[in-house]
Amino acid sequence: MDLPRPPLPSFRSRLHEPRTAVVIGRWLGAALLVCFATGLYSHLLQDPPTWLRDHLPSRPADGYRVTQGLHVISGIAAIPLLGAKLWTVYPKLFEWPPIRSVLHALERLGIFLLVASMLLELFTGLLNTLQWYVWPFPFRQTHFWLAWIALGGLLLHVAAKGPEIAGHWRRVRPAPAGEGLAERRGFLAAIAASVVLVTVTTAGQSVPWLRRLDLFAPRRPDLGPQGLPVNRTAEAAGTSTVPADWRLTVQGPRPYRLSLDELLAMDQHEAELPIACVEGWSASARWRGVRIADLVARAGAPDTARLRITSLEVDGPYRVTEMEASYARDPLTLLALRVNGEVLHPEHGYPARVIAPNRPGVLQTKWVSRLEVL
Ligand SMILES: Nc1nc2c(c(=O)[nH]1)N[C@H]1C(S)=C(S)[C@@H](COP(=O)(O)O)O[C@H]1N2
Ligand SMILES: [Mo]
Repeated sequence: MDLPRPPLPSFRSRLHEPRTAVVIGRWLGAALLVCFATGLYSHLLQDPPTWLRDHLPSRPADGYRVTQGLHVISGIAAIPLLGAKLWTVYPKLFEWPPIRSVLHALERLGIFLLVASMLLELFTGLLNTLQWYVWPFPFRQTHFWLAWIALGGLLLHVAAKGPEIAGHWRRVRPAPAGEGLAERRGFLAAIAASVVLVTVTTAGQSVPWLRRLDLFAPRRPDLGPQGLPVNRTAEAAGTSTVPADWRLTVQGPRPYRLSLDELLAMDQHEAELPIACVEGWSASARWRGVRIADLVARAGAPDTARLRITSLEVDGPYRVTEMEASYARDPLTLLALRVNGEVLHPEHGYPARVIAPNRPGVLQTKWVSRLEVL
């Protein structure tokens, strides 16, 4: 049965041609794959499944800083690309007939899920970089599962459109002076320019040499006490005043407690390590303190031990964290007592904080009060 076509708009501009969609799709696909891979890596580091625990690498020391920087950079770059891609293909919304077959219906449903999950994913990610949690659902799990839905949708989409994509993959040479070609070039150049613009004005939150162009990122990584930003303030954590009788408690085969002076009397080591927040900013600092490995050995535990670290913090999602053995035995992993030549500022975890290489910022626990060998 042929439905009569209602008076729908028709689109003739080359900006809506498949070739344009394919060119933008390639850029968008590349950004999304980088974003997906680095995001997955971040989830695994932050919350490793049991089978992976013993294989998490504590090196390269700057690894997480780079991958999480890339995650946020590629996610932000994907926003104008997705906008451009949707604009290029939106005439498809006016296709007639709207459904040609069961397969066609499924394909359209798939595209709807893909677009919806992608928009939500980028939106929640962007708001997360602003630490603006306006939704009632947990960010991390939602962001994780939406990514899988979007990936599945993307793979189905690419498979369904495979022949068409392949047909338009290469530049079509025959009509160099063809009508609208200049228009298309201009459009692609404008998209490229907006991607570059949003990237260079936000990447400075994790790329030091772009720092001065960092106009729109929520953080300037060099602003804050002792030249470092603060995510969780001492006031919010209820740790502005540390009890005068503070002791570090270490539990293990041979448990013990140490005062700050006793910790300072132990071998002190230095490490230049970044805080790399999952929200995208990162900043390097020179830390000084006691090796976690020395504290573990002193408790009579082997270097295969995992640790549970507890903060003085009254309550908060990162009051208690766990540290895998590969980090605990790394000589760069410190219970830091000083940063950049000064005693830790209360905002940075006075009297003691964890700092370890290749590790998400959320796990660099501040105001440490207890280490437990697991
Ligand atoms: N006890 C405790 N430590 C914490 C947090 C927290 O909420 N509680 N936040 C973490 C997060 S999310 C980051 S990015 C870093 C930030 O460190 P800074 O405030 O010293 O820059 O500290 C981490 N340490
Ligand atoms: Mo963070």
